[in-house]
Amino acid sequence: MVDLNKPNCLLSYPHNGANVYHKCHIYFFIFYSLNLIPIVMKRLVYLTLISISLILSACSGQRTSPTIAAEDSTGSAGSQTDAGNMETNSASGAATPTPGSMMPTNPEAAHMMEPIGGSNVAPATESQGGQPLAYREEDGVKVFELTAKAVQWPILDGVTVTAWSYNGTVPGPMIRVTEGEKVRILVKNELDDPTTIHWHGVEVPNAMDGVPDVTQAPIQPGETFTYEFIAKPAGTFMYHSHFEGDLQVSAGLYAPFIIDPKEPVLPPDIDVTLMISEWLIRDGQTYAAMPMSGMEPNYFTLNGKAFPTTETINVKKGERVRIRLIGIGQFIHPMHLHGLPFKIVATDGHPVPEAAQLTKDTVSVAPGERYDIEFVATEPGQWMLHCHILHHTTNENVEPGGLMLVVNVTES
Ligand SMILES: [Cu+2]
Repeated sequence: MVDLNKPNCLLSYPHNGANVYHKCHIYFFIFYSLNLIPIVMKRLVYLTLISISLILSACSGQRTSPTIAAEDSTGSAGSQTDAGNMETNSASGAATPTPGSMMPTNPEAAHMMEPIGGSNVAPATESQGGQPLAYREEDGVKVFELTAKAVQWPILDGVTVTAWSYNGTVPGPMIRVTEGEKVRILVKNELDDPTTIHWHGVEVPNAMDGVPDVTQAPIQPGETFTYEFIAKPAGTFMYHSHFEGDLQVSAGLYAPFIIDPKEPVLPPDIDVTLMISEWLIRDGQTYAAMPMSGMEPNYFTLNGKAFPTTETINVKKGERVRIRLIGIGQFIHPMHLHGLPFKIVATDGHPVPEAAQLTKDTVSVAPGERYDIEFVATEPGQWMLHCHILHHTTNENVEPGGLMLVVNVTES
């Protein structure tokens, strides 16, 4: 028990008089001050260490940033594109993109941002891209011929791009064969630049994969290269340039490659392939659109055409429609179908088991992806299929345009 009559300062305060009160607090002050000395010392040491480390890290940042910037201007191609062409913040040495102010500072990167052109740009003689390519048979091999060449390609009434094409159309012609068939494709290069073709998603031998300086030498201007492989597996694929891809693919060097299954399955009534891409037109010249400041697109095309020049998909009520969506541009496009929900029946060419087929009305198609969607046209009407990034449904910022088309369902 505590005796309340004793001058215990903890318990008697303040009732036991001023002397006790003052004496106790002086003792406490001295006692706690002595105990605080090591704590304060420790904190001073910590603060000093933290300050030193902050100063050191700031100094090392100032030393390394200019080194990175210098390496970017002379180093790998990958870093040149992103850093070597942007205005740099000279105070920090860090590459900082400024919207609309791309500054080509090295020749290789500047080349990617030059207008698409060439010494021999012919007006297009065909009006529709992605059409089936004729072939000849030689000893059981289906032989196709492609010519890479520059062309003036209309994407809209009154709007023409300078494109690099296969056989003069954008997309290039569709190669369509059956699983297991042997194909030979002769590729003649009539561009001023080297090129190669990659068979995107097709299971080709490595030497036929079309990667310049890895699986083959680039096809030089005037040269012809022969690709040969067995078409497999069945599905929706594509072919495209693999030489300076961000320039040549955006310039139009792409096309569908469809492999039908060997074992027949019930085909859809309507089978449409749509290749999605973008263009940048500035001051009457065409540039390769890229997701890079100052190089963003202002036109968007389905099979090389912008709405309202895009094709109409005509369907009779009750018919089953397959649309093969192919992302060949450099931007993602959430494609939305009005009124008629669909199932995703294949991804990147490979069938989706029926139990796993999602019912959707919007599917995002990223660069390089393919989605086969199917629906039965149950409701007559004019149903829009369009990208839901709504800037992508404009032509030079004016709506409607770009990635839109009409699915026209009629009673009979
Ligand atoms: Cu889009």
